[in-house]
Amino acid sequence: MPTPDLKALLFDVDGTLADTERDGHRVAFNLAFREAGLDWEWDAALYGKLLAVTGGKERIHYYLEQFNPGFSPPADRDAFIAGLHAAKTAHYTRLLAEGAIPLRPGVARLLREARDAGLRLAIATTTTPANVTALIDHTLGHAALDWFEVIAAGDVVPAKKPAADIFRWALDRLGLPPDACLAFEDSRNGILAAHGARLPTLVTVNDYTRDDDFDDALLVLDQLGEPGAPFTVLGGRLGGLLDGQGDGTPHQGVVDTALLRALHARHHRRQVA
Ligand code: XBP
Ligand code: MG
Repeated sequence: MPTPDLKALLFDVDGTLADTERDGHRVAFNLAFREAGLDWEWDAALYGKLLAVTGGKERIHYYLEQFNPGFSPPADRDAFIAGLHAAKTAHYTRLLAEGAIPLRPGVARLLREARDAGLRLAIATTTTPANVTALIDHTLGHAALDWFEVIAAGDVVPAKKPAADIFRWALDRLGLPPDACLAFEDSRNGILAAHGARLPTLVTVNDYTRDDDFDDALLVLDQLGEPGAPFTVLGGRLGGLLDGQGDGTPHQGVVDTALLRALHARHHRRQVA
């Protein structure tokens, strides 16, 4: 079976494009709680536990069930949570507009390179669409929204990660099979979702996900790397990957399109072996 060409890259947002959780989403949740007169405070450690559940509204439900069972919500619990979440989104997008959260190292570089190389780009995330728009807008600039052919986000599918639905939705819109793509994730829930959609996946960890189980990943790195500031390999195998790529130049600890094509091709050679 011939190796399918690599055609598209699908990116998670939170934790992958930017380290948004601790200093972005968490802060915005707390501002919304305070504004609503609630004394809830999600510190960084508690927030790490709450990340077990993706989706902000789902996370508030989970918090009430598991960490604050004594709280009596108003009769319309869903509307109460939806209201809190809308306020949180307003705070979060304002924080992004203030430049609170930069992209992770190597992200802007890789997106530009991939575009120049003719790879198609998509986003598959559980976060609210307005959050994706605000992040791209305030880091890469408004025009960069057009770089992404598909932005799959939030409630567009009812079952959030670790369900595979959001990746399937994005693949469907791209009109591509998973073996023509690579996914980028940062968390266990993320890789479960990508794998459920049969997408080979590269992981860049962050402080909340460093100890997650990433056995299924093609490669686990601390970051995508920049020239002069290389990535560290935390899992998976890189050795000799670019041998036979033409000029025999070893990679410089930077995820670029040559490395992605080599990873993708090796994955498919193994699949058919
Ligand atoms: C991201 C999430 C989201 C954000 C909050 O997970 O879990 O819930 O924390 O976003 P992933 P909203 O990176 O796996 O997509 O509050 O807009 O839901
Ligand atoms: Mg993520």
